Amino acid sequence: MADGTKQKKMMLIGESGVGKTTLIQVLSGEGFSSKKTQAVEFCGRFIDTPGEFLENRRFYPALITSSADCDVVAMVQDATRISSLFPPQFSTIFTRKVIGIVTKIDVEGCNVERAERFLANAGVKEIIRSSSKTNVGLDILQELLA
Ligand SMILES: Nc1nc2c(ncn2[C@@H]2O[C@H](COP(=O)(O)OP(=O)(O)OP(=O)(O)O)[C@@H](O)[C@H]2O)c(=O)[nH]1
Ligand SMILES: [Mg+2]
Repeated sequence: MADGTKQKKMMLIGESGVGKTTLIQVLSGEGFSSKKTQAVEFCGRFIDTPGEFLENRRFYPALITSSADCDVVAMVQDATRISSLFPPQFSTIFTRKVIGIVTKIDVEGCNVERAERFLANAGVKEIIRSSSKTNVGLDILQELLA
């Protein structure tokens, strides 16, 4: 930032295809290039993680280790999905502030309340609704990291 203030760093975790990389790209003001995230990637004030890291328990230690470098862990749930892979109280394995982000709320037939229930079951207290397509919730996320 111009005044030299240190911005907070956020790590995003969630199943493959929920929109983690897209969200990072729109928040960073970059154009979106569609490609699967293959490894933990450091992109400015964001840490992007592959969906596989949530989908396979043997990667949990890697998620915990990576979270040490961030201020906020964002658990990302897609509003169009009828299920969630976040285990109950998953948020408690992190020693950082944890928030929930519900993505794709622009999609017709999505169910935001269902997504919020999944996140609440996973121990998330603060939830932000977002769409990388219609730019909903992006201002709130920017504010959180300021
Ligand atoms: N309609 C809609 N589509 C979205 C939104 N966010 C992401 N997508 C689409 O969802 C697909 C997957 O997005 P990614 O950002 O690559 O998902 P990811 O969570 O990074 O997936 P992995 O890297 O495999 O873990 C892409 O086709 C995006 O265009 C959104 O807010 N609304
Ligand atoms: Mg990705």
